[in-house]
Amino acid sequence: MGTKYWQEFLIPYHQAVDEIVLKFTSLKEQYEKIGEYSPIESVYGRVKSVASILEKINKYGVDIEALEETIQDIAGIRIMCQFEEDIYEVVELIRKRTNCDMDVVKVKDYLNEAKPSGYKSYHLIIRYPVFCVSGKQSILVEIQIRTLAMNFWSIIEHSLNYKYKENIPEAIKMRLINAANAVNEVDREMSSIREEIQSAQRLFGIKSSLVTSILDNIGHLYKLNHGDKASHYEKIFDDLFAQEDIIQLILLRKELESEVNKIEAEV
Ligand code: 0O2
Repeated sequence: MGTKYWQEFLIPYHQAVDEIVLKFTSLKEQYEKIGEYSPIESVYGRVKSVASILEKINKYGVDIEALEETIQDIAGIRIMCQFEEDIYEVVELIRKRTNCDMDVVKVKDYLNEAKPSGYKSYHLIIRYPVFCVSGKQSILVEIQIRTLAMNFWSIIEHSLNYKYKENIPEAIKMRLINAANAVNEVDREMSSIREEIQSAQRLFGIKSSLVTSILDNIGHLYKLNHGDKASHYEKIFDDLFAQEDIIQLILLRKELESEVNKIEAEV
């Protein structure tokens, strides 16, 4: 099987990875737009390299005819979350898409039961329809969902496995297990202050959109040749911003919006 075969074989997998990454990124952006906390922190996708596929074929003696069903992570998506609780919210988001575009066919819960290596993550194998030049195809995609801390551990462990060709020395294995326990502790601690972190993030989001809107409208007043009014509001803004007075900033935004609307109506 030459390069051309693999290029063609992998077309639907590339298509699926691109589409799914876009769908989850767009969900994250939607949460931000409506001012809600997003359980999705970041999304990453990859298509397995031909070398890795061949390695798996050799390792497991995979029948080439059954390749698409046997190697289930040719298309791989990784979703990172801030908190462990978010992982289950993302799982729900995916399950809601049943009969639409993502049908869960297998679950591997390495959250409740970590792998002996210390690896923790929630894996879903989904069936995903793609429409390519050759027509419709339903392919398997692996979605790994984990916290940022779990991801950090996993990346380091994966590169060590690569370096030691899956024969990591016992002493390093033990240290990795210690590190995995520390990661669990970090996630537990973060979960216990989740509410506080989330309200701080929400407040930051509110403040940042308030500031953007106020400064936009002040800029607008300058453009409408109302420099006096603009600099008057600028001074008020500077004071309220220094005092971190969110309520007064909200009122200022309202006032500025109606001021700009009034002037625009007169123009
Ligand atoms: P890559 O480079 O990420 O593609 P198998 O698919 O045969 O390896 P299994 O049991 O069928 O194993 O599937 P499993 O356990 O769900 O593993 C699939 C993927 O999960 C792996 O793909 C890794 O990405 C990740 N994974 C599983 N176990 C570990 C682990 O102990 N450490 C780390 N860092 N990642 C793990 P690949 O093909 O191994 O690698």
